[in-house]
Amino acid sequence: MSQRTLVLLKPDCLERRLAGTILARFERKGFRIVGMKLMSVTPEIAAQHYAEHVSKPFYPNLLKYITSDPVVAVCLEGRDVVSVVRKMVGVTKGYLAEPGTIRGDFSISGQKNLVHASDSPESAERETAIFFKPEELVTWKTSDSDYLLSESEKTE
Ligand code: FUP
Repeated sequence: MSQRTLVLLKPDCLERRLAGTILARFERKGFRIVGMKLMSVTPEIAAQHYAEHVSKPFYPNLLKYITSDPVVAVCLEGRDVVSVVRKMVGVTKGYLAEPGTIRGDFSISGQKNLVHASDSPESAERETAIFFKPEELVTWKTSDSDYLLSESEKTE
């Protein structure tokens, strides 16, 4: 089923010049970029995005990190994109993430883990609305869709 998800290439990803490398993995898998912007995360945006973590002891540190440098917010679209992107990203702590995942290949930190990816379709909708206005998301199809999916899969 075609869905959208929100990915953030977080400050450590930009600081380490890994934005292109990581975005390329999602493109190669077959996902379409339907929204993308470089931006600073304000404390207000951070509190909305990390609403479930605001009262946790690690939040002040997380806030400092996510507001420290720009992020690239990306909205990706494609078949089962929410769960597939989560698998590609790997578990939260880089030192526990499986090799082959983004965090497993590029991060050894529990916090500086390079990427955020929505954990459910509901989160994806909520988080996408924090980073993008509806008119900033572009509806389009790539011309390689005949090679990415079978005829019957295209209508699923
Ligand atoms: P994830 O969905 O894998 O990005 O992880 P969480 O939503 O559980 O956590 C969001 C971010 O908070 C993580 F990317 C890293 C950070 N975090 C900490 O800094 N310390 C913790 O103890 C847990 C999470």
